[in-house]
Amino acid sequence: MENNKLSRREFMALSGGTLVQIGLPGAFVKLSHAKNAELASELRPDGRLRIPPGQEAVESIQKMGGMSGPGLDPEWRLQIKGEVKKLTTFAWDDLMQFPQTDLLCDVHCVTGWTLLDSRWQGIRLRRIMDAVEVKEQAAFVIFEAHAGYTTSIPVSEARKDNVILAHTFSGKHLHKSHGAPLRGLVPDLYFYKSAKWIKGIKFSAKDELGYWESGGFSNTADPWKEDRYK
Ligand SMILES: Nc1nc2c(c(=O)[nH]1)N[C@H]1C(S)=C(S)[C@@H](COP(=O)(O)O)O[C@H]1N2
Ligand SMILES: [Mo]
Repeated sequence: MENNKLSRREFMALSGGTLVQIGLPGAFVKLSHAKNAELASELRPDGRLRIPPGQEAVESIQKMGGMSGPGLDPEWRLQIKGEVKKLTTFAWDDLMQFPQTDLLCDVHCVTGWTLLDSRWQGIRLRRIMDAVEVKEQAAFVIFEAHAGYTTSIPVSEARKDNVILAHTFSGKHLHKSHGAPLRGLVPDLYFYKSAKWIKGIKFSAKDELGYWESGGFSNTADPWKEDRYK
């Protein structure tokens, strides 16, 4: 394996053996070499490579595991915490009142697979931020998921058009294994920044290292800089 990719040994060392949670590199169906080669010369509208360095396109989304939440449960709530003027707890129906956004995007897993043209629907995080009136001093958004999984992104990333709280994938409600009822979706950072089964979103002046980030993965997680490890 190339040394800029996650080697299995390195991963085991970082994760203490919870390999199943981030997926086994190579256990998925890649697009043909010819297709990957063709895609390698494509650029996105923003000028960046369609396939970031060290990544390979795959045919479909991979189930990467993690400690699953309850799925579509009537008791489910999304709790907004921290530096906001309106501390709010959203029930499912409250979230459905927000305008719904369709998003076609590529996602990039740190283990090396890239899924192109994935189709999602959800609520722009920025709309929620506006609704709860995020305070000036908030610099980070911390996603809190089932079983203590957390991950964070800067507020500047969170305000982008392509950052959503997703409930639908490929026209169907998210499968439980992919984060139902709701997951973060931050397509331009490695996929571990897209927390499945979210229950809370905290706005904070200070960053807090997330689950993978405190295990040695990059906190900035920029796929075009191959920013995989810290
Ligand atoms: N709650 C939670 N979210 C998570 C994870 C996890 O283990 N738990 N794994 C992350 C990682 S490493 C990846 S690659 C993606 C995988 O999402 P998928 O299973 O829908 O492909 O979810 C991310 N979000
Ligand atoms: Mo991942």
